[in-house]
Amino acid sequence: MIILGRLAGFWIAALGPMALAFPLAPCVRHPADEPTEAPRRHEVEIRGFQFQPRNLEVAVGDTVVWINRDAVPHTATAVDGSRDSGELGRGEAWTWVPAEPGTWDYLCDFHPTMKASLRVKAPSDETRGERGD
Ligand SMILES: [Cu+2]
Repeated sequence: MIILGRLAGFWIAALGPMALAFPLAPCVRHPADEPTEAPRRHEVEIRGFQFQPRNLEVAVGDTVVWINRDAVPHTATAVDGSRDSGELGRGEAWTWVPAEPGTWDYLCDFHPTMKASLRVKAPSDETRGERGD
């Protein structure tokens, strides 16, 4: 019994710090350069051959979802060709989480008169201060 007790003591001593170390590990990550605001979700409805809203401003890391509410297929295709939702049938959605700031002009590949723009702000833009870029 004394030996069993010693063994148990050994294992508690050996495993205890490990059990503590694992839950604490994620806390080591430094939050300094993370956005101050939590990421948001934005929806762009494609309805009546229009992107709604037509001009949307989001932040880096936000989720943007395009949903086709029309009976006919549409796309959300970058004018510069950098990004393309592919064909979205009725009720289908396409999600994009922008990783870089910039302005993204896009249109529908099938109906090029359907134009819209997405502006992606850097997280630091939240604090204001127009910079010439
Ligand atoms: Cu279209």
